[in-house]
Formats: sequence, C-alpha cells, structure tokens
Amino acid sequence: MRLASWRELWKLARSADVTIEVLDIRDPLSTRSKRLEEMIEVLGKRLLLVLNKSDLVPREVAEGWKKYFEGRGYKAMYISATSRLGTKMLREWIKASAESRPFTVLVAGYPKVGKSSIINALRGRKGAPTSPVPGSFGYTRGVQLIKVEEGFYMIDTPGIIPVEGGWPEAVIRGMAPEEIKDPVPAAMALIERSLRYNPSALRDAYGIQETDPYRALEVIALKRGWRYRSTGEPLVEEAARAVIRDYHTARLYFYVPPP
Ligand SMILES: Nc1nc2c(ncn2[C@@H]2O[C@H](COP(=O)(O)OP(=O)(O)OP(=O)(O)O)[C@@H](O)[C@H]2O)c(=O)[nH]1
Ligand SMILES: [Mg+2]
Repeated sequence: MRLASWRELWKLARSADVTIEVLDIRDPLSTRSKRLEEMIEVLGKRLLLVLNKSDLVPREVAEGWKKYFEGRGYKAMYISATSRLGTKMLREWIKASAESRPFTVLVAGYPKVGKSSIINALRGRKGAPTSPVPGSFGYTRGVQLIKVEEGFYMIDTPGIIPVEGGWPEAVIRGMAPEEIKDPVPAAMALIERSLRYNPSALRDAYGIQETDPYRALEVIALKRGWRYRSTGEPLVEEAARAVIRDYHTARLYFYVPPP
C-alpha cells in the first residue's frame, strides 16, 4: 500500500495556505499526528483540526473533543463528510481564512480518516476516490490537486505513516487487512478497546457473548465456517482480518469519550 512520505508532505505544506489535519472522532488521540502538527508549526502555517465521522458519536462527545483541542490552543471543528454535517461551516471557514486567491488547502492525516470524502463533500460532487478499508480499491495512492471552485484548490494526499498512533494503529491503518501477516494481536487489541468503551460491541456486531479477545476470534471464525482444512481448528487469522475491516466500517462500534 502506498503512503505519503514526510518529505512530500513538507513540500506540500510549505506551498499550501492552510493545512487540515483529519482525525477520526471515534478515537482522535490514536489518529492524531503530532509530527504533522509540529511540521506545520515550524513552517509557520495555519492548521485546522477536523474531527471527522461525527455522525458516529453523540453530539456531546463531539463537542467535548472540540473543546479538548481548543483548550490546547488548536483550531478544531467536527464534521461528518458523508452525512454532510458541518461541511458548509468548514467551507466557509476555509474561504474566510484565505487571504488571497488562488488558495490551496492541504488535507492530511492517517489512512481512512476520510480525507478524500471531506474534499468530495466540500466540492459537492465526487472527485477524489474513496474506499472503506486501507488498501482497498479507491484508496488514495498519490497526491492529487482538486479544484473545489474557481481559485480554491484542495490537495488530497495518501495516508501518512502511522507511527505515533502506535500499535495497533500502525497495523490496522498501515496496510490492507489481507496483507497483515499476523493480524491476531492487532485484532485482539481492537477487541479489548471496543469492549472497554462499548461492552456490547461484540454482541452487536457478531451476536456473541464472548468477552475474551482470543476466544471471540475463535467464535467469530467458527460462526462463519472458517477453519483450517488440515486440523479443523478455527481460522482465527481470517476472523481477525474481519474484525479489523469491521472497525473501519464501524460495524464493530465504539468511541472514546474525551478525557
Ligand atoms: N460514518 C462516516 N464514514 C465516513 C465519513 N467520512 C468518510 N467516511 C468513510 O470512511 C471511509 C474512508 O474514507 P476516505 O475518504 O476514503 O478516507 P481517506 O482518508 O481518504 O483514506 P486513504 O486515502 O486510504 O488514506 C469510506 O468508507 C468513507 O465512506 C463520515 O463522516 N462518517
Ligand atoms: Mg483518500
């Protein structure tokens, strides 16, 4: 899977008027890149944090995260690109902050936070391809300049390499699920996180009562008839990949409340 390089982002950020860092509001701290933020600061450029996918969390949670970042000196906004919530406000904010025309907005962030979807929402029609999981057809492979309207451009970028979100973020976003060699530990971490924030996450997604992460993967595999041909043991790797995909599509549902 192709990701954005820091060198490339540096050049783009230097040429852009404003940079938007897109975060997944379900878990903003795991999808935040301090390195990107520092880079923009060093360049002396403007940064806007856009907390996307706000249709997936209660309004007070979205407000809480906005306040959390504002309290730390950031300009922050929450939106839903696909439900078109707050996108008009974002568009107005960008236009108001543009000092001259033409102006360019760099859109950066981890894979699958909705960068391309935001550009499409602001543009009002599809221009940037999108996809549900990392590496699946439609993910952003290269830098693309997109015209939103006369004199207003946005730069779509591939996801940045998720190093700081740490593990398992680097695994679940850094490559296509089918490319992950051992998806079990990352899926187990994801299951633990889901259950911590939403005790009924597994029941709702898979109709299972199991709460031990490894057992849960076994049960999911068995329910779907995924077994090793040789031994008949549950194919936990396949179940783990399914769990990772289901997190991206929010079938496995949880959100982290603001501290
Ligand atoms: N529920 C919800 N889903 C969203 C929202 N925005 C984007 N998505 C979905 O999230 C997935 C990823 O969106 P993309 O726009 O492809 O994300 P991206 O950041 O451009 O991804 P890469 O180019 O792979 O880095 C897609 O399935 C979108 O439909 C949103 O506001 N709410
Ligand atoms: Mg994209």
